[in-house]
Amino acid sequence: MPVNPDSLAHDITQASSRRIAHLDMDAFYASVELLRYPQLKGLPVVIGGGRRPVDEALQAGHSERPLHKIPVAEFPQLKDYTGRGVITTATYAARQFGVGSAMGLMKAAKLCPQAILLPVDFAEIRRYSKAFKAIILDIAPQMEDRGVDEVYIDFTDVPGGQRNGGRVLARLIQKTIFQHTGLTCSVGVAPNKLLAKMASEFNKPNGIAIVTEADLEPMIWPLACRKINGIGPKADEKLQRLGIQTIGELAQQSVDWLIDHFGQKTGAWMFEAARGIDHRPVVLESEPMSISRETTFERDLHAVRDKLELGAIFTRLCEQVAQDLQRKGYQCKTIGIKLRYDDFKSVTRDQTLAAPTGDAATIRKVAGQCLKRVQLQRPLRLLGVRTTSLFPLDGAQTLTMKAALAHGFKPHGASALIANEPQLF
Ligand code: TTP
Ligand code: MG
Ligand code: MG
Repeated sequence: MPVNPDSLAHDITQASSRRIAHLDMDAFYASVELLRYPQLKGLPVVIGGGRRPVDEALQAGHSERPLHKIPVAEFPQLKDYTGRGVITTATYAARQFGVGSAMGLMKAAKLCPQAILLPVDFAEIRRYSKAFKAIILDIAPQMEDRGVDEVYIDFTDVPGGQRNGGRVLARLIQKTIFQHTGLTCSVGVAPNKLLAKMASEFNKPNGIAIVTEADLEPMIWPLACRKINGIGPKADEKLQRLGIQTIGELAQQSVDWLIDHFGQKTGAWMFEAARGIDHRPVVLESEPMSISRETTFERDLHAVRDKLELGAIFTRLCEQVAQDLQRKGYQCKTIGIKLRYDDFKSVTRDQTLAAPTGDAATIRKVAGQCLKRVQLQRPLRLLGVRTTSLFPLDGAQTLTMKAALAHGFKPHGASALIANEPQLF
């Protein structure tokens, strides 16, 4: 069925001012390793295989040698790898040899034997993941976290978010992330999430792509159906069997035909997706309902006989909850306790304050008062402290760059520097 140009025009005008960005870090795991080993920049590097202590292996006998001074020739290469590991990611230099995510390392070694093989450092990945998201939140607060290296951002009402279709704001975010972390990313800006996700791949690495409604036919329709986020290998295989390769060909099909072959939900969704229609909102991180800590004892404890030990554990739980509150940027108005007795029965008590607090001593005092309201004859298996009625501190974002810096994020790498606050224009 040919596309009805009127219905397309209708959808386009409705969505015309919505600007949604999808940002995805470039070769993320590998790029994080290149910050540690800048001497490998531009070389084919793959991540996969073993555990972290590669640094120790490289430094054997040279304990004073800084990591960036390790000669390239000393790094492990793919050709020396034996095992069943797979690649999690590869630098763009390595991708030129045809290696990439999910490929077996032994197979990749045939394509690019000289590629350097490094393990992933998850702690470092998480640190940089938090850091780049904190930078985005400081500039554009409407952000949806989509995993370790990507987010959606609603540009619609952010200053600069409409200029040049979103390019100005995308460039600012890209530049600020690079200045603070030394990492590059790619951004797609489009009228909705579906198109933005595709667009972020168009000019990878370190690229920006702006997609408008007018680009649907020339830019989106020639692409393989698989490029639609949500059409996986199985659906794609079935589409191919039905003679449909491209998104444009998918858009030629009637909604009834698609529903006949893929069911009501998927068929109707495919019909819209092929036309670049997607009304999904950008979903912000929801505020936590409660922050709590609890511990199960190694042996049951008695309120009188084990008073000291129990008291110390109780204080520690309150301190941890206070730290969690601070780290996440909240204060609480309600403080409660949870006990589990040796017969596995549990009780809870709580108390609400006149004003919110984040102070460990106050939490300890109020939790202590709750403890006075429960039976303490039986031995205890578990003790917990829970805070609810949470209020964001200063109405602040849960994760800001300042918070990230205050909580242990120290960028390093040759190009990393702490820049001034971002300026828009
Ligand atoms: P991606 O964003 O898919 O890939 P990438 O960032 O490495 O490269 P690109 O520039 O094309 O975006 O995934 C992010 C990270 O997730 C990636 O660095 C490693 C990890 N990952 C895996 O562990 N296994 C996989 O199969 C894929 C695809 C990614
Ligand atoms: Mg990526
Ligand atoms: Mg990604």
